[in-house]
Amino acid sequence: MEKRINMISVIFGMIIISFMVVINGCNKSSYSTAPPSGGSGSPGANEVWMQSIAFNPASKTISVGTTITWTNKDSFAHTVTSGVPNAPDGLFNSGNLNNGAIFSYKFNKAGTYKYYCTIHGSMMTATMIVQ
Ligand SMILES: [Cu+2]
Repeated sequence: MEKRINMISVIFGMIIISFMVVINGCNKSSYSTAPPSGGSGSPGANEVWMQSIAFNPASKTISVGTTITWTNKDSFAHTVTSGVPNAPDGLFNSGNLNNGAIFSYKFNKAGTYKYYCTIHGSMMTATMIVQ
């Protein structure tokens, strides 16, 4: 009789343990979907990534006639807007770019171009030097 009770408590214990494993597994899988889809790697030669509320690279030197492509690697929206926070100069403006969205602009004239994200303002500014 005592053996039987022991068996039952062992089986019950195993059921509880397997439940805990299942719950842990669920937590793990929900965490694994949380990070941005960008993963590893870095922007290509004529690319700027919007990542962790920053332009990467924040400063870039290119030659006249280069087309730059910005890609939003964050899970929330950004913009690529020429000018400085609260003072867009009207040269280019992507509008809201959601995760994975891209925007391209061709720099036809030499100069130093400041741009920013209208959503994050002074937290998210960058410079393109065209020579
Ligand atoms: Cu932004």
